[in-house]
Amino acid sequence: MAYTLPPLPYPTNALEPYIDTLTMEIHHGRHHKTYVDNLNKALEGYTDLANKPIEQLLREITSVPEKIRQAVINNGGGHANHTMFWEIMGPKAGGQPSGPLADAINEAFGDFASFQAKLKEAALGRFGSGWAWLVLGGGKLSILSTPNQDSPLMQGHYPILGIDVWEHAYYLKYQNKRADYVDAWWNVVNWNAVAQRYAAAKAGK
Ligand code: MN3
Repeated sequence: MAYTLPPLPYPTNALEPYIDTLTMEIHHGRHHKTYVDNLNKALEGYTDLANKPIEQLLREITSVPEKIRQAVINNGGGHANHTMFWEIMGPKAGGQPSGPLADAINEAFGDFASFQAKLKEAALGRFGSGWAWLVLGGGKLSILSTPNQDSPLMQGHYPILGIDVWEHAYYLKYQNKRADYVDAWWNVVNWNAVAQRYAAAKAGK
């Protein structure tokens, strides 16, 4: 079965003024769609692989034939990363997490502000295109960044939250000011969705 572009869980203008409508239209409707299309193209004739959930395909990336592996890393990663990205954002969001996720963040980073500072550092420190992540691995939360569309799943980490720092994610509104985009992005983080991902990761799903 072919992979499909998931619909955005909210209208393209829902994240204004922090993320502008045109950026959302292009980012979801063209960039994410292209990853899905190119992933399906790469997997033509590999039905057993194409039937796997995208997360499983990335976790088992070393079993993907070398001939198509980089295309799956780029486009399968792009598909999984963006699917998560839309899910963990939303209108009337922001603020801080609560419950077990908040406890785990405080335990790992000291407090919420220190966590935000470390994620920002990872986001600004990523030269060129990539992502900054909060991941769960070996039962512990940590922050890392990946280049291009590389998924933390390929390194055995479960992505709890991630920010896209490709220029296509922010250039129309923020131009070269990636730091301003990262600061504004906290206003659209849907902590309920992030907490659900944390719970699923803890449960090993
Ligand atoms: Mn993107």
